[in-house]
Amino acid sequence: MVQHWWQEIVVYQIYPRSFNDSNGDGIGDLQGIIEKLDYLKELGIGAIWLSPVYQSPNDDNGYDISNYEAIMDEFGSMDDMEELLAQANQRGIKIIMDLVVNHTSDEHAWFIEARKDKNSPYRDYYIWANPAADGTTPNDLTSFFSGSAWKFDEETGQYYLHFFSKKQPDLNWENEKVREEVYHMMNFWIDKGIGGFRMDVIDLIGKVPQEKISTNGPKLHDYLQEMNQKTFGKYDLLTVGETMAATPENAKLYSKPERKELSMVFQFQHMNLDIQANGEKWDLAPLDVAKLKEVLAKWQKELGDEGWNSLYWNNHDQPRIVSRWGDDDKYRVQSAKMLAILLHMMKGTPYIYQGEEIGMTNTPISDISEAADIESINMYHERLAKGYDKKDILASINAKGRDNARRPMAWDSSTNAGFTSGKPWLALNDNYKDINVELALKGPNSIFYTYQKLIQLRKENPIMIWGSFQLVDTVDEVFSYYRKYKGQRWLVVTNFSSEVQPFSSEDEMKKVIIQNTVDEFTTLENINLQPWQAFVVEVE
Ligand code: ISL
Ligand code: CA
Repeated sequence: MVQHWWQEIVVYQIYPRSFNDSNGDGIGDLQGIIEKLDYLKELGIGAIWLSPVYQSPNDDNGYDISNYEAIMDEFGSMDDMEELLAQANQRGIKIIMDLVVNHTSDEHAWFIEARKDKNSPYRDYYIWANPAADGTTPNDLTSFFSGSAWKFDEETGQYYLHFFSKKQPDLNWENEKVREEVYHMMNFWIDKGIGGFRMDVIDLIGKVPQEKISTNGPKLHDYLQEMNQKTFGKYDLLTVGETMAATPENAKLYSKPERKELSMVFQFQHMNLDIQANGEKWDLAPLDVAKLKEVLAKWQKELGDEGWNSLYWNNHDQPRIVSRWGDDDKYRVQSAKMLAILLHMMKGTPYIYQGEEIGMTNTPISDISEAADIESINMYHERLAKGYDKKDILASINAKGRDNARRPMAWDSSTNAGFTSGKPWLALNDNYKDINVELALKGPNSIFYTYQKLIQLRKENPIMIWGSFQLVDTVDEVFSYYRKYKGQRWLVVTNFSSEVQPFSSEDEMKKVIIQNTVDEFTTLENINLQPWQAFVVEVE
């Protein structure tokens, strides 16, 4: 198999609005990112995935784009963007752009034209349907942001489809002109020297709404092959599809190199484990670690030699992992390091979400007026109307709401954590005086240095990238596996709980590669793992 740069690096995701504000308006921006490139270089990452920076009315914080070839005023200008690209490339860091082409903003010129009249050349860029016979919505497809996926448009008496907010009309990928426009725009960005694309909800583009097919539509892979051929296929770029319905089986369709589609996908099966059976993400259930092992091991095995995995615990849509599956109180540092070691030692390209490298936590709200995210706000009103208890709804938002990840990055202990000299667009975490970058860099045993070491180890040890994966049979709460490469073997052992857990192996220890405790140990036989303990040892 040909080897690619995007298999060897670690990617860092930036949510620009919440990263660093350079001009005091309370909103992170491109110059703010440039200021922090040396920090990211010190961490050791090879690429930045930039959440959308394009012109947008911000109904969904940039995931509603009104012009793909212009920069959002609040974030800066195209000159700033070019400077960011140049400054990042100088430091050996590539920029991965977010490609949001399942939908546009309703303020995009195409949609403004399309909704004017049925004969507009842009009409067919979107998906329209007549009311049902009884005058209601064409069918019962629902939006991911609550309510019907159809919105009635007075002007022409038809409904348009929106799988997300009303201000995010879905593009009609069946229309060849739409595809050509998208490819043209992608080439515009490729010509600027970007390192690749993260493709928003890409498994929705093959939708067939009339048949109520949303993900995995019949032409999905044809479109991706066409896109590959007409845009990034000529270059060695990183392409990662956000695919909410991917399974280990169908993920090979995307990432098998000979199919010429994508580098890898973001799968959601592990993120969906703390949900009640048949529930939505808001219907909370505890994580079953045995299930997590089963799911992740299956992905490792299935894609092993045929495709490529992405590895992540966090992004701008997910709560903070240390609060979600670690212990953000008594064992915050220990559990955050354990989660880092467990993830980065698996086979695939690891992604770090801003703040994860210092163990940032969730911050609960006590009233809906404190929420900024459209997904949480819509769900709150929908569930209230359905008779849910306010307390339960808020508990769901506090556990799963997207604002958790979107609170401004904590840089230091000064007012507003050094994020802004103005009023932050969203309140900071209450604990920013204790959890911030300045303190992390000063403390030799901080979470930051565990991430830094994991990235360094990856640069020095091909086994971390290419080694095969094999799960080790243990008690439920212990997650352990081997990596094997050219006669070398690494054993990864982690305690996924706040209790002491037993572990035993007959392997002979050669040396410790990384660990999150200071214990010295010489044998792997009958050991007691401390809460959230994690270590990697080379064995014979
Ligand atoms: O937040 C979610 C995870 O539970 C999903 O509902 C999420 O909306 C879905 O994963 C799609 O996400 C992507 O597309 C959305 C945007 O709001 C998200 O931020 C983006 O990552 C629409 O563009
Ligand atoms: Ca700003």
